[in-house]
Amino acid sequence: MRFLKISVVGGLLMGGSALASVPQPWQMGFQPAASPMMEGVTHMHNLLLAVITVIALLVGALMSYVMVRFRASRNPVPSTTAHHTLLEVVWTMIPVLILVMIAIPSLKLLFSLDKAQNATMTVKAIGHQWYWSYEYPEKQITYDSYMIEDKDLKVGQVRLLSVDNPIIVPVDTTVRILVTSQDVLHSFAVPSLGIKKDAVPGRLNETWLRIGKVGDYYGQCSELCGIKHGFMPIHVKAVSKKGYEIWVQSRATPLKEAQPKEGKLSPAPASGQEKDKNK
Ligand SMILES: [Cu+2]
Repeated sequence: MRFLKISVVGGLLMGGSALASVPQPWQMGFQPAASPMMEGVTHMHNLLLAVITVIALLVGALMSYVMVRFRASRNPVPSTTAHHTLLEVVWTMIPVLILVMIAIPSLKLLFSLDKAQNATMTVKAIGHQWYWSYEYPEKQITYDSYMIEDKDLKVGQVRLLSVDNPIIVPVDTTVRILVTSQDVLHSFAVPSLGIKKDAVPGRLNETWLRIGKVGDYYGQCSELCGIKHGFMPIHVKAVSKKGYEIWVQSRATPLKEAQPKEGKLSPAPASGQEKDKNK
């Protein structure tokens, strides 16, 4: 029975793992965005890339023109103009407007990344030298999460990124993540989810996620925390809501379940003894 249950849980958890957010060889850009936060970050990055490209081209073109047109051989007698009020106002105001245009979406994004709005569940991530442990306070689930060593890797697992016990979260659910540390500074970072939050001993930092697709999302500790800093990866596994419920059951009930089962195995003597006691 227990084997069956484990295989059912395993099947549900493994079943739809179509999407895996891992770095690719020769990757140039971000990993595909898997959360609203990362969509915001990607959008902001694209906006800034466009702005900076236009500025660089414009300044480059102006500089080239000035260098060619006003070179000493072609323009032996330079202009003596030192001030031009209108020109100075314009070249101050245009950068100010550009900065304001960047600041508005930037602050909006910053505030949206800060705290979860209407989170339905909480996961606490605690950094240790050198592994993560996770707590689901509402479900009373706590466990440690260690990287899988190279020699123990199985098919489908990712070197330096797969762990024995990933964070399991349901899809389409806003999850509050509380980040802290037991010993030194760590940082909880998952690129495809747009998360990078410092884990500070004695402090509770908040971030959040909401994943739309079933899949595996990998990250790493991003604060130099000691000799095995590079070997404490983060693995977030998004499963269906039903899969999540089954996982919670499998995690939360082994103790409670064991007691009635023992009773069922030997019902007659147990009830007989009770009757005797009652007499
Ligand atoms: Cu660390």
